Amino acid sequence: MIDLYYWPTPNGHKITMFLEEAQLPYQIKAVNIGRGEQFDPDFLKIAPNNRMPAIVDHEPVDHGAALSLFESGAILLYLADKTGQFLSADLRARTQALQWLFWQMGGLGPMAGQNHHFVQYAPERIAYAMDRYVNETSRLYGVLNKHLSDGREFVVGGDYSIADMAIYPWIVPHLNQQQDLADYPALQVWFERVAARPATVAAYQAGQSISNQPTVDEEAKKILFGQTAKTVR
Ligand SMILES: N[C@@H](CCC(=O)N[C@@H](CS)C(=O)NCC(=O)O)C(=O)O
Repeated sequence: MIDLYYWPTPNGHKITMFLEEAQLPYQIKAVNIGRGEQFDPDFLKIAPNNRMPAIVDHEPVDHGAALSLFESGAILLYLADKTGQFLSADLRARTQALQWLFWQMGGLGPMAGQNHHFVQYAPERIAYAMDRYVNETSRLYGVLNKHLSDGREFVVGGDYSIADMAIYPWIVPHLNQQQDLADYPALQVWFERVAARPATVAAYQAGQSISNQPTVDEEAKKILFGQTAKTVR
């Protein structure tokens, strides 16, 4: 059994997408980040970065003590290695998947995250910041669209992988990111293909059952924005 510390946000959805695909038994431990539960001392023991998702695997393959892990990319990689699924053992396919996984972790996620911040949440509308992150999101969508334009089914050719699972939840809020998928036809086809997977549907339903309210309301803004070294516990 895997404990998943989770709230329904893009980084959280990545992990439910994997767990549903692999049909691994898991239980969700809700971490309401809009109410400060990411600062709970017990959560910080497994996720010192005060961010979800995190997991505790009670049956790691070395049969040792329960293993805890934070950072969604590391969790996807861990689960892929544990199950032998969604990450090819073939050198070239594996390298491709990892390349796009890190592209999401270092590029699409942070840039789209700043896009969300300045376009939706910032108390001032700062044109330079909004343009900067909307443009960079657009550039990244363009890169992915070009990659997918050769007719490949998934990010790594014909095999659905952790790279697709990492990227998809960051494309879901494309309208909020001021992106029109019609401008990225190959990306749009891929997006619809991933959306239609039963495990994707189940993952987003699991999220709905935890919360169907926006995470970032006025109370949440005070908790989420303005963190510094002084708020590290
Ligand atoms: N790089 C981290 C980012 C995780 C992250 O930013 N999680 C957000 C929600 S998407 C969070 O927990 N925020 C709580 C906070 O800002 O205090 C990962 O991919 O796991």
